[in-house]
Amino acid sequence: MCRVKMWLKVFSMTLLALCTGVNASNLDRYEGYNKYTVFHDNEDAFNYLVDLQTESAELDFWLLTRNMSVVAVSPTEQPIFEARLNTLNAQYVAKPLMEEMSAFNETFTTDCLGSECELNRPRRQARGFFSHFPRYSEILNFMSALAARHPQYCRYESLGRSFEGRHIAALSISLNSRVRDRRVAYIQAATHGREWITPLTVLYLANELLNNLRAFQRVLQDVEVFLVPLVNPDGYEYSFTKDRFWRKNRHRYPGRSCAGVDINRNFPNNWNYNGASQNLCSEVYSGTGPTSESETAAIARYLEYNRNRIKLSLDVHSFGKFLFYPYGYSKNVVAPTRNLLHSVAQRAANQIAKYRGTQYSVGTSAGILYEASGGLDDYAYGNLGIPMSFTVELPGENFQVATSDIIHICKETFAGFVEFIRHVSLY
Ligand code: 0X9
Ligand code: ZN
Repeated sequence: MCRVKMWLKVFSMTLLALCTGVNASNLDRYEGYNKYTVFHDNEDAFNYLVDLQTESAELDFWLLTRNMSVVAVSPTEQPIFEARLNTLNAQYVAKPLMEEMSAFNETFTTDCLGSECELNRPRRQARGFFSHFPRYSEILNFMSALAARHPQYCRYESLGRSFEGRHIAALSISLNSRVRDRRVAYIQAATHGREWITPLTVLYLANELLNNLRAFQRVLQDVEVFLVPLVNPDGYEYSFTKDRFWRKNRHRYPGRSCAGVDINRNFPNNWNYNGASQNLCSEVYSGTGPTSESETAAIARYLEYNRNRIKLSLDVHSFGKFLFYPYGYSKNVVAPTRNLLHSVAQRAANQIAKYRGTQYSVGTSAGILYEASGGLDDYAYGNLGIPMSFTVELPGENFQVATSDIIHICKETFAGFVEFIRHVSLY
């Protein structure tokens, strides 16, 4: 009896890990952690949190906006953190992180266990890829299979390799690859390892475009869509196997216990100026210099080589439901084409809302969130002159999205992507 129970437990844990990617080992280190949702309508509290984000290696900011933040805090830091919030008059709600994550386990257990699970299987396969969080190799297989199925319209390539040697894989989609100077719509995702929903939205875009080429003939006329769904494959894999909330790449330095560079602080625009840190243990460590990381260098090489053709750059992150345009490094600097950027992003937000009413906020990340330099958006716009450059923060309360919600996020985001791409041919 006992053995049966044990077997059932192992079986259900394996299923859980397969379907949600949440497993004991990638959450181990979060025992006793709290997730704090902090409400701060005063400038002092906001500035305190901004300083903590760059200076403290102990706190992990999941979201930091002008009036609300979400922070993961270790048990030892909790008393100090709470005392400081109290003196700053900031309200907060604390919830054990494990409890937060177990909500997702439940989604799965009730969704698919026992006989129901078996019954669901064929349907799951038919619904396919967009009902779970795929690993690196599964993503690459999906991409190469798409290219193999549509050889005339889709090319699968590698832009280079990550620190640990994984491919930074890309898909180029176009109707007429013989036209050499097609305008390019560039879209990338998963710069931050833990943002699991992001590559799925980009792969969904690839899949939809290729399966409905005729319907998108006008949008794709003379436009090449270039997709890099997994900019940070090492960080992404590490968030499955070791640490669910890993953000940076996996650069290791001899003799140092901390690892990783924040790729979105490593681009050569005002590098390490604001919202970035030179402390290797920080979540926003900017690296030893601009483009010091192989992942950043691979992206920058592609963008620089194609800079005259690229009219749109989209960097997909999670979470918060925001559409950001440059500049993100300083709230005192206004992009010369700010009105155009704002109206294109607003149109995309309106298209997204049509699916199920999801409301995005549009603005600069320096205005809505915090000032942070070395991001792809500022580099694409400011250094390369790419006229439309945006960062998308997808919906979520957390980096874990319920598996049943994946398809809806993919569908609504798809409407926004198409709207952005539509503007490429207007340039
Ligand atoms: O801080 C970031 O890198 C992005 N937010 S996230 O929570 N996904 O980490 C926002 C980047 C916005 N762009 C710039 N600051 N340039
Ligand atoms: Zn991110």
